Amino acid sequence: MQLAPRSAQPVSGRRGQAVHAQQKHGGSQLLQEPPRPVKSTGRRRGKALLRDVALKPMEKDDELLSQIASDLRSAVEATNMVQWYPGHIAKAEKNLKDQLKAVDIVLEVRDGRIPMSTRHPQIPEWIGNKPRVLLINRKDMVGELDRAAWSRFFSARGHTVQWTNGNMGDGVDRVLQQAAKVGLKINANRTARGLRPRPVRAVVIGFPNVGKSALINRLLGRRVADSAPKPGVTRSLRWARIGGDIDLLDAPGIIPMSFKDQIAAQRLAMCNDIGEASYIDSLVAAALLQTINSLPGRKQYVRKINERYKLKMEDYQEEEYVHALGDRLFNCEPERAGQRILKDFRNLALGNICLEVPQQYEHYTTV
Ligand SMILES: Nc1nc2c(ncn2[C@@H]2O[C@H](COP(=O)(O)OP(=O)(O)OP(=O)(O)O)[C@@H](O)[C@H]2O)c(=O)[nH]1
Ligand SMILES: [Mg+2]
Repeated sequence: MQLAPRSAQPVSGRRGQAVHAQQKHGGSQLLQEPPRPVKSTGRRRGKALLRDVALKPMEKDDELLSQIASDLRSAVEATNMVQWYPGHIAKAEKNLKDQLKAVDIVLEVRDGRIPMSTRHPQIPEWIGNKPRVLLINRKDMVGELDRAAWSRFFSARGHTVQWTNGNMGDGVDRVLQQAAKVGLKINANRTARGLRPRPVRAVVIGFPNVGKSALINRLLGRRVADSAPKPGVTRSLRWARIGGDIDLLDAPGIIPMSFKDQIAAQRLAMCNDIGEASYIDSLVAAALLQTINSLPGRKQYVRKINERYKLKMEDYQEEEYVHALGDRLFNCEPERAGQRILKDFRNLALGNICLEVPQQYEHYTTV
């Protein structure tokens, strides 16, 4: 199934939006008009777009402007979406690599809605042969069938993953058992060398906002780490030691320094896993609708979206849909419509939607 390229396609261009993008990001000199609300004319609805024949002069101008806007937007996307790399992450990455020498087991956390876009390709290399447990968090945000499909995908590649819920604590007992096993081995070695036993040392790592600190609080059974619904809450590495059998190192979210995967970057934005200053809500919302539209379970999600917004997704291209919603509910402001769609997705008002399907990653041998 060819799913990825659909969401990779740039969403169709609109003048008002490109201007807005420039404003949000302190943009370039190319378009200097003030932002205008863009009304949905209905002219480009659905497949009717394909039937447009000879263009009239005004439409040619429109087309040119639309092309400029589209080029501009690609530039904005490339420079802003992908390069969200706050200074604290670079520092954290360096400290993390130092601290990894002192840990016995690595707990790598992924976002269950995008388990592969939250894969950090350098982690296996950094940790060498230390045991790595994959925790797929936000279990409550993904349907059971998707969870089962992903578990099969990982297990076919040699990893038994643990689905967790950082808020409610599902799955943490199993993680503690796995850590305890590693601890037993270490302490057997220490005892043989005449040393006193010590707690097993575990580090919790992963992309921003995937739920690392929430999981630490659950693993330790008390609130020791700050946890909040935005990326970049934990800013430095910190050991949490409460005198039990396990010491836990909380780390800031890390993302690869040269993160060039545009699709993954968009998905991180959809899931609020990168800073919101780095993307344009209406574009990310349109990309989200496009992604949802390409999923095997799209019918039920589209039905829910249609009912919620009283607008039929089938009647619009995705970006048009965001604009139409802006026209209907937000005084012709597409950005506010984009924000609403993203908020609803993140709060599960659109359903428990996993944005990735294992078939897209069949060719991956390492996970
Ligand atoms: N629904 C749901 N929310 C979760 C889950 N785990 C964590 N959260 C919420 O997600 C938000 C982010 O959690 P954090 O623990 O701060 O995430 P983090 O990975 O430490 O984030 P950074 O420190 O910014 O890298 C918080 O509001 C948590 O309550 C989960 O399994 N399900
Ligand atoms: Mg944190």
